[in-house]
Amino acid sequence: MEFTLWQAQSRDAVHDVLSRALSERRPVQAGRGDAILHEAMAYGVLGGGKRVRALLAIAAGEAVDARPASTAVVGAALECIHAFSLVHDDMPCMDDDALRRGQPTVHVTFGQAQALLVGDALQTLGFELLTSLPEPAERVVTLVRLLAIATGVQGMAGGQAVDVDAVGKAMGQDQLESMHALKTGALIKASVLMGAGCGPASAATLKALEGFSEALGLAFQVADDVLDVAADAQTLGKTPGKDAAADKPNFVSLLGLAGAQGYARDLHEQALAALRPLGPKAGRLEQVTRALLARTH
Ligand code: GRG
Repeated sequence: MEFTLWQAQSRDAVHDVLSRALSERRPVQAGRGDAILHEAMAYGVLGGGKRVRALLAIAAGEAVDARPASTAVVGAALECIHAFSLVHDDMPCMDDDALRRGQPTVHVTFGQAQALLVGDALQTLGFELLTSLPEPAERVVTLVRLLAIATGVQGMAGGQAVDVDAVGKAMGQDQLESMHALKTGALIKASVLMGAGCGPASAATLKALEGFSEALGLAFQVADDVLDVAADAQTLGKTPGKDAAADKPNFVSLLGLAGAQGYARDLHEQALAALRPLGPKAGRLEQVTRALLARTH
């Protein structure tokens, strides 16, 4: 199947899982607080986004002949966690952003208290979705564990805590990379390993995918820093220039624009090289990697 069509079908499959999950959980009484929360959750998770984490999970699943019905659910769970992190990240106590995915942020539209709850409820929905997987219990437990570790203090939340503490402080490249390995990289890595975890992946395959996802996670963040200075708000769908304005260390301030662009390209090459032992089975992951290198938002 041609890549553009595969992407569209994969995004649709994930969207279907998410919208069905939300419609099954619609509170009975319209207009009450929980109905507002439900509406705000839908706003936060259904309204756009590139679905990179879901695409990676589905592509990794294809590399190990996993069932598409399972990797779509895993993709939806990952997108719940990702959306939760964006909703919290945009709040005034964190990055204080008014624009996300081309729309006013959740706290701007629904208020801060609801936004906090949206993040909480999307996080639990992500884990709840994993428990509905048509897979053996042992496999489900492994997937839940991978996602929990990637989300918590050893992953995204830990990285965000380092980020919050880093404002105004100097950071070397090693420190910056170890922060992003947690904040952005952990969920990217989990996306790949969870997709592969839906099938019978050998230890050698998992090791190759681990190397791939670590290089890709870093490449994704370096490219994000480049876009933050090089793109406009309309293309980006969020406010550009936030890192510099907040005096946060980033790859462009450290390496310069051309240096960061070159580093992103090198990391994408490293990611592609890590896939080679998998041969043609890794074709979709390779296509996703190339599409990420070319992204404009
Ligand atoms: C985990 C308890 C707990 C709290 C959340 C706020 C937070 C902690 C973490 C923030 C993580 C974060 C926002 C990382 C930035 C990652 C990043 C580059 C986001 C943009 O991702 P895209 O480009 O966005 O994939 P779309 O909109 O396309 O989905």
